[in-house]
Amino acid sequence: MSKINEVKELVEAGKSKKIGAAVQEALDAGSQPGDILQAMVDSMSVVGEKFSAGEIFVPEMLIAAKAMSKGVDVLRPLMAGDNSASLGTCIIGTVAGDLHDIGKNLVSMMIESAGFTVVDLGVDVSAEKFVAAIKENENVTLVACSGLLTTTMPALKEAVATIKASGLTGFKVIVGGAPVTPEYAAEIGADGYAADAGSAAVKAKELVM
Ligand code: B1M
Repeated sequence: MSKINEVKELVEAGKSKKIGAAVQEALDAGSQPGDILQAMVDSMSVVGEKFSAGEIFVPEMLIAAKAMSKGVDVLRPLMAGDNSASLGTCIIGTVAGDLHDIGKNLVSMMIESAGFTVVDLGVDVSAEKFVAAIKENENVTLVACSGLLTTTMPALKEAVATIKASGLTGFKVIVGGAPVTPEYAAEIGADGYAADAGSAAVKAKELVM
């Protein structure tokens, strides 16, 4: 089995202890960090499909997520781009009621490598907490809100509305996450939308430059 396929299988099986070494071996065998990352993202889709089909349950999803995070830890230093440019501070978080953070963490990593200083508020972030963070941090140029559940899309809407109604200025708001569409982003008044971590970094730069 190729090293990259081994990484895929280890994520699906939630093998956190083995994943770091397997990612390193895949790199040593010549695989590109981006390809290894994509393999792990694909694994999470398989995990989601198995969950939908009732073949696995929440604990299995959770251990797969932990394995992926450990794998991403090995890739992180290699994915960092030229962040010497200073595009200001980006406040990022997953919206209230939502505990999914892998996608948000990837977006955070790519936005950081695009030249932003990232302040990550974590998961289950209320609209008020986003506003407080904008006030507390200097030179906030971007606020990035992630939502992974159809049931937390209203929380995304509330976050954008509360941030916009705060009267604070000088930044743009970008939203994303699997159930979010460009149409929904526009409808809730976000300044930008991105479908994945790579395009989030491109969009982020575009919005603030
Ligand atoms: Co959950 N979960 N989960 N889950 N989970 C999904 C999202 C689901 C699609 C699975 C399924 O049914 N097939 C489904 C949502 C269905 C829906 O709403 N339509 C679901 C469900 C139902 C649930 C629970 C309700 C299950 C339950 O309790 N019965 C529950 C909710 C908990 C809560 O949040 N309140 C729940 C719990 C969990 C775990 C905690 C066990 C775990 C998360 C652990 C963690 O994140 N630390 C988990 C996991 C792992 C998943 C799946 C399997 C994988 C998510 C993931 O990490 N994907 C997921 C199935 C799936 O996605 N196919 C599923 C990999 C990641 C790289 O992709 O997060 O999409 P993603 O991020 C992408 C893009 O979306 C985008 O860029 C990222 C990278 O390219 N993006 C942005 C994300 N944020 C962005 C922000 C941007 C721009 C782009 O700008 C700001």
